[in-house]
Amino acid sequence: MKTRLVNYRVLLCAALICGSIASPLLDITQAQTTRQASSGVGDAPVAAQEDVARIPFDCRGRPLVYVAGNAADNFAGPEASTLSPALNSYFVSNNLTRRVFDDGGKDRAFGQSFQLNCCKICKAVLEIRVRNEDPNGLASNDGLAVGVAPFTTVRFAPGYAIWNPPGSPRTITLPLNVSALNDYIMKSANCPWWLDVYVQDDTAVDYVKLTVSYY
Ligand SMILES: [Ca+2]
Ligand SMILES: [Ca+2]
Ligand SMILES: [Ca+2]
Repeated sequence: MKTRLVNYRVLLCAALICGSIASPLLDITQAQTTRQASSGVGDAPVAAQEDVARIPFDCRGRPLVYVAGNAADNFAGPEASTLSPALNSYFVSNNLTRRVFDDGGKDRAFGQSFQLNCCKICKAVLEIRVRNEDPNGLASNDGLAVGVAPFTTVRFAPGYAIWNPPGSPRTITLPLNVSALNDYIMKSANCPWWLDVYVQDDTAVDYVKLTVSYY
């Protein structure tokens, strides 16, 4: 019963939310074939529905871009960040002092959460711009985590060492694990699905941008 419910959700999602114009199975085949030949990041299409068939694409669904923290201000904020209930609990239980976007200084952790659509994903890329706030100290051990707080069982990318190699500020582009994302999204019918981003304590964050292509 649960499997049937999930399958039904996928089909409904593909038809109503994700803009698929062929069968989901066909979309999967085409997306995988195209992705192998693609350069990966940065080539997601932005096209009118009628142009989709004529433009190279990684996924048939048009990408949705979620941006938090104002990508155009070069650390000039601050802007507020949003924490999911789980990420907020993670901050509380680990007694972490929190920073928001464009917030300089050391010894404060950063978090941002996004709500994903309840829809199967064919590609997702996270982009984050960071600045080293303790170059002669312990920024060097700072990591970036993407998953679901507390990041013990659900992760969408391996733990990422932000300052290896050094060089600040920098923009990190991180392709996310689509299989792990879909395992998470398909596991029950409950929405919304939160994706949590966590940055350790001696690194400032200008913005976080998440680009997701849904089937
Ligand atoms: Ca520190
Ligand atoms: Ca540190
Ligand atoms: Ca900013």
